[in-house]
Amino acid sequence: MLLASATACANDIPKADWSRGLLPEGITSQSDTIASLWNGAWIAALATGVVVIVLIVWACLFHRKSRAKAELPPQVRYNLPIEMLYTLVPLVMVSVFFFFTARDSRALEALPPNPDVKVKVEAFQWSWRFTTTVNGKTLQPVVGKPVSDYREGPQLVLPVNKRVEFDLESPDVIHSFWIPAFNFKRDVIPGIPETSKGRKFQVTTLNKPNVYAGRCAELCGVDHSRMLFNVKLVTQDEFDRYIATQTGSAQ
Ligand SMILES: [Cu+2]
Repeated sequence: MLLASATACANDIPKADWSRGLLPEGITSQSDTIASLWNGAWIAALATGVVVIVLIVWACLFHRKSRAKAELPPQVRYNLPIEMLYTLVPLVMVSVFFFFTARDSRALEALPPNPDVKVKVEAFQWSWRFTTTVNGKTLQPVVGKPVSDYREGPQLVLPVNKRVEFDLESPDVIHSFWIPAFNFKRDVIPGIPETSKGRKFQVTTLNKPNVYAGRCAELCGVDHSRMLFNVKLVTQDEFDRYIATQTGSAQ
């Protein structure tokens, strides 16, 4: 109750729908991959839990040691088929989880060359600096300061239906780059060399123009909660106009 009432104050909580497993509506093709992995995982875990609980209740109700009989019920030690079952069933379950997780992580961490837009994200105490490079032009960075409304934070403008690569860097402490509508966040850890793949990830934006909230998801100091920003998804035409109005340097 406290959690629900406390979070209701923030205006940047995306609408979470039961039909999407309480996740926000995704705005990248990757966010849909994550949503299916998450929903598949908890449905499978819930189903496993139900089977286990039913078996426990069944054993408690119908296989108790009765007061009248002093001897132990039949024991199943060294029963090969049952022991095989105990071993194989969990192994199969873990393998299924592992397969889907590994398959989707691979897809989410892929960094194919030549993204349409590159964004260097610098997280600092307590805001963000976004430097966008598109068609060989690097725009003047957008720098923010701590704010209490995400719409007043630094704005990252991105085109729809395009592949965007993010490169995360921090000069001070660990932050976490989180756009809830991406269904994804990644820690921004100081000291990771620029050549490291762990700093980068790519998304393909969907055709959903709007302004979306972003925040820091790692407690990083006194103004952590005001480390808000926003992502504005725009059509290609609008993006081209935006690029033209920005000063920048050709590379
Ligand atoms: Cu932070």
